[in-house]
Amino acid sequence: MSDTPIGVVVMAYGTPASPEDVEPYYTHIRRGRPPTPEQLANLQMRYDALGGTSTLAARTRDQIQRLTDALEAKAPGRFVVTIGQKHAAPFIEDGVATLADAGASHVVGLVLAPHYSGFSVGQYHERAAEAATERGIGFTGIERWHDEPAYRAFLGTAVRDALGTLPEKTKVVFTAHSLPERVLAGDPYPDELWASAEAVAIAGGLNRWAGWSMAWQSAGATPEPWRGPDILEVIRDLAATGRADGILVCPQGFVADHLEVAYDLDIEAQKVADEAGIAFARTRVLNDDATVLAALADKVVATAAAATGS
Ligand code: FEC
Repeated sequence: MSDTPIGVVVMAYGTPASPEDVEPYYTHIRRGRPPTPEQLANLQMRYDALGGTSTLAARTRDQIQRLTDALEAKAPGRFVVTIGQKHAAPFIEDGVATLADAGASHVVGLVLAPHYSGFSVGQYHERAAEAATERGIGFTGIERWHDEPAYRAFLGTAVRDALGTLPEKTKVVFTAHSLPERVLAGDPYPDELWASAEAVAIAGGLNRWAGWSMAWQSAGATPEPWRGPDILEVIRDLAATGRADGILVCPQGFVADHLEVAYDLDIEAQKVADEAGIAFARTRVLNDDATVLAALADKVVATAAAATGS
């Protein structure tokens, strides 16, 4: 085994550290174009509804701590782990630089998003690979992990637990972040989402045609078409046609309690369901679940071994 450690950059979306950081954060998401006053006010309103900031920063820290502990237990001293965020400091490039400074000979990238899209995981990996090349070290990204049995088992249990609180005739709807149709041509993201939803539904004994489906959420307010149907339309439609008395949303594409879950589902979708007169709940999300993070640590160990031959 080599004496130099293997670096692990755990990549997450990032969130504003304080209400003052919302504008620069939004500008970064918009690739340097500042939001209009209306767009900014809308985003600020959503963070205000959560108490000013999202819990994403704390959840990401907890997830990375769990993963670090699991790696240390499996291979003491072999890995050095750090955070790298897409839209807030410390950025992906900062994370890779930290690992290079710590003497890492190779970097493994793990994005805290289970399904691959070129627009999501692909972009994280491109930035990490470029930063590693600049420092003269190798990079290997883990492209997807929605197929990890531990993750699917976690979702299955979460669905079963939540169904117990809802009416008999409840439809389970698996959701993920919508993306513009333009970026989905030839992209595996929709198929991967269908595959994981189906696996969880079958394992949970949900009836294919009546018991579950898939929808999209959190689409951006831009004029171009985004992949649908949107979860809010689905809630209204299910209520209007009387095909279900309840709806359970399983946000399979998200792995922490953050804005897109705590606002878009718990506040916005809940309100739409209340107005439409249909029972509503959403399943718990991964956060720092020890079993799944230990499975991800195994994946990091295997990826490092395959990449470095040690
Ligand atoms: O809790 C928080 O503070 C941050 C929550 C957050 C997560 C997240 C995950 C994903 N996004 C994805 C795609 C897009 C695309 C756009 C876009 C825009 C925003 C805005 C906010 C925001 N996203 Fe996000 N996203 C989170 C937050 N996202 C805030 C800007 C205002 C708004 O539209 O609501 C459109 C801009 C662009 O073209 O980039 C597209 C995807 C994920 C899940 C996978 C991943 O982590 O990449 C996909 C968490």
